[in-house]
Amino acid sequence: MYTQALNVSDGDERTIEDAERAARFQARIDAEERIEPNDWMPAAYRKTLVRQISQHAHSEVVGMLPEGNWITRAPTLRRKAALLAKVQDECGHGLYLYAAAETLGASREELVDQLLSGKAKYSSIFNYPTLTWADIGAIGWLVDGAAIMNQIPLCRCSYGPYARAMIRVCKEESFHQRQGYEIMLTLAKGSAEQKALAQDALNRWWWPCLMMFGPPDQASQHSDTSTKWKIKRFSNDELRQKFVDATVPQAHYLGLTVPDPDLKKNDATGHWEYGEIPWDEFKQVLAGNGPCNRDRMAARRKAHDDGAWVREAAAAYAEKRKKKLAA
Ligand code: BYC
Repeated sequence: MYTQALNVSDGDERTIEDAERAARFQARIDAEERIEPNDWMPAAYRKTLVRQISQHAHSEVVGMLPEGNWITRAPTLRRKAALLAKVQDECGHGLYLYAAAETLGASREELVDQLLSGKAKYSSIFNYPTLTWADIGAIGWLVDGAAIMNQIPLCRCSYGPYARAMIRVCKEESFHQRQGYEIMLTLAKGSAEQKALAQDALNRWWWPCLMMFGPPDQASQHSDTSTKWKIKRFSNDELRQKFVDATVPQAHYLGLTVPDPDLKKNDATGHWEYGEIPWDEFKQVLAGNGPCNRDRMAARRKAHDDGAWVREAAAAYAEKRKKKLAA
């Protein structure tokens, strides 16, 4: 809907002129200048941004499903109000991100079609079920905690609209992380049964959260170019390590055990070293075979179909307004 007319180049860098433009573009990136929608950019830069920003948008939208599942069952009015606000924030993040992708010339309809047809990915983490109330605490603490770790550097991403969207997203994610940690703290300091729920949630979410950062560096196909273009400021493994270092002491403060027998602090480096991540599971989830992939896609398709009348009404209204203004 908001897609703008852009100075889109095919980005084919075979001509001398385009090679010069590409060199000037890289010099701007190296000088930490922000790239804005109407600036010249290589087609591959545009493509990688549309891919990442749209996957990020889809993740925010699909990410409402696991938590939305608990809105009607939140244990108190205060918890319900906070959870409702959080889920609405995630929807808002999706909308900022679709709008950022639209500044690159990709239409919202096209991006949503890619999600619904299964062509576009969304974060692996949202293909896991929320079985107990403790999962809502674990998602806020761990999933939003991992998201913040990944998104803070994106506030300095070279593409202006994405970087600016991330600043607001990170502020809201910080509230989400705190509400999740507070739920975990209440459970962990509560009855033996509550503490067991908290431990069980940590056991199930720990490894999938480490997978959120993407494949190991040597298997990450986009990292080199995204780093060269300052879309990425840290590698997948570097961010994963930062997350582990920040989170292990938080688990200890809760009195919970991280489900990794190989986890140990390296006093020389100051880092927490962790065991082998179950990458086969990650591959299965990405291939559509996670515990909830089919449910998530079915829920998105149903929401899209149920919302058809809203899109039709909005389009009819826009058409009516256009005619009125023209008259
Ligand atoms: N899940 O070359 P790589 C939230 C894909 S939502 C699925 O390393 P890249 C929240 C990757 O896309 C936060 N796919 O890629 C919402 C690529 O596939 P394609 C979501 C994954 O882009 C609600 C392939 O694997 N955050 O916070 O350099 C409630 C190779 O990977 C995953 C973002 O989207 C994965 N985990 O790096 C609560 C952050 N990992 O595209 C919370 C923005 C990798 O070639 N995205 N893949 O088919 C990024 O920072 C980067 O895209 C990634 C991957 C670090 C995720």
